[in-house]
Amino acid sequence: MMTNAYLNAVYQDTVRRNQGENEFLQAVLEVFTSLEPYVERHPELAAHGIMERLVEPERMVTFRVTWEDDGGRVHVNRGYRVQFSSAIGPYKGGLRFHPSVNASIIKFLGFEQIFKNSLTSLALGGAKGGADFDPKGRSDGEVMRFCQAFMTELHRHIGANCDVPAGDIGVGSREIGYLFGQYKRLCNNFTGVLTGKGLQFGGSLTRKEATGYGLLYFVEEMLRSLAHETVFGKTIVVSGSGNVAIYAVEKATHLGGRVIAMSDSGGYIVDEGGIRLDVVKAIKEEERGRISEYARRVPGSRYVEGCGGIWSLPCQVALPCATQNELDLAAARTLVENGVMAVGEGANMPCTAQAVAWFQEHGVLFAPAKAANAGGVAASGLEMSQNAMRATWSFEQVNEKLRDIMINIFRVSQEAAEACGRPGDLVTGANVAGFQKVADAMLSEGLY
Ligand code: NDP
Ligand code: 2IT
Repeated sequence: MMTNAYLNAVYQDTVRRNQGENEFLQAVLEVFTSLEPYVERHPELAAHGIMERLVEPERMVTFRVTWEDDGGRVHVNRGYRVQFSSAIGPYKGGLRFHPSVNASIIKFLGFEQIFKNSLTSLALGGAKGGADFDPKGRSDGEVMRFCQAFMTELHRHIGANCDVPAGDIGVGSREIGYLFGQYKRLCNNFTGVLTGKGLQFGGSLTRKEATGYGLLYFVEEMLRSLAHETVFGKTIVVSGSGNVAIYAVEKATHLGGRVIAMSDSGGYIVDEGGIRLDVVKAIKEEERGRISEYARRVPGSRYVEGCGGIWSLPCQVALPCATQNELDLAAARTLVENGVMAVGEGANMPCTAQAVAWFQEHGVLFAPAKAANAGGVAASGLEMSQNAMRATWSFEQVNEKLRDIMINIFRVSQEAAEACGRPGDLVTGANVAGFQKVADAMLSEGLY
């Protein structure tokens, strides 16, 4: 419960105006709660209606996406793009293709993206988009036709200096390629309008690895700085087995950690000897298969049905990298009982508010998503810079910049937490540090 009257009033109004949008309201409440000490000290925020403006997207489009499957049947999906904030740069954020996508999910992701992008220190506004399309089991041709139909509407709302989408759940390099091709055809313009592109047509080295690697750079810095510890030798559990999870496992292993489990929405695999990432990459990146296949291929490993049970495995570091609200209070209690010392959010809002509170109350180091998974969009920002300069940086150059950005995000978050009288509370720190720049820009730019 918030005590600040201004924040309370704006939150109540947000509830009234966005009824039933539970994920969006959850994300707003989390940000508002941690901004309380800052808002108390800055009455100009209320005077200029900053919070009312922040929770209302600058623009949101929804549109029909009509496409034909391989059997000639017509399908209709709903597409979205929410352009939440352009205060500090062009709108920027991923596209999610998943059957669960709705306005609430797109708005929660777009809202969080504002503060995450601000934390990267790059000039990036906040946006998100997607569709309730399920790519699972669809042929390449069907995915291509869907992407073309989606971009046929989206192209009129985006641009390299206006709004630059990228990937998220269900949108990887294959989908970005089809989307880019259709944009180019429609606009007759070869431009960096999407990030996460193929390396042959303007993509950046390290973008694919960036979210997972960035998460580990952040967690390593958090362990070092707040506990005089490192990832080396730790037992680690990573949920998910998509883009973020795979490269989190890769970097955790580079750093000497032992990752013993991964999952998908069907269940999880356990391999006490350490996950063999070559096998996971073959199953997930090449064959688009199920994680259960791992147990059939790797002797000594096992598969357990149901993805939620992964948090019952004893570990020192837990990295939820699948989806929102995948780690609840019951899971947090079990992890704490089993001695977890650090939790890093690779996915967006994977821990429920109750789970986060439980970790913080029990002395677990907690790296919140907006800070810890900002490496993906940071590398997207670096891709935009390369496109604008018509330059190509090496893997090491981008990786080095990514690492510097993640360490800087840790530092500014830690400093902001201290300034709020909540040392070590990186949730407060990341929200305040991300918010401050956006609010200052809004105060300078006049009413909009
Ligand atoms: P992918 O589509 O590559 O992988 C998603 C993974 O999460 C899959 O293993 C998938 O399993 C699992 N998953 C998805 N939905 C659910 C669900 N409802 N329940 C259980 N498991 C689920 O996506 P990414 O790896 O790109 O994204 C993962 C998370 O990271 C998301 O929260 C995303 O917003 C966030 N993120 C992504 C960034 C990026 O650059 N890609 C950047 C920052 C954050 P299955 O195959 O069975 O569906
Ligand atoms: O949630 C995220 O930050 C992303 N999906 C990446 C967005 C981007 O523009 O690279």
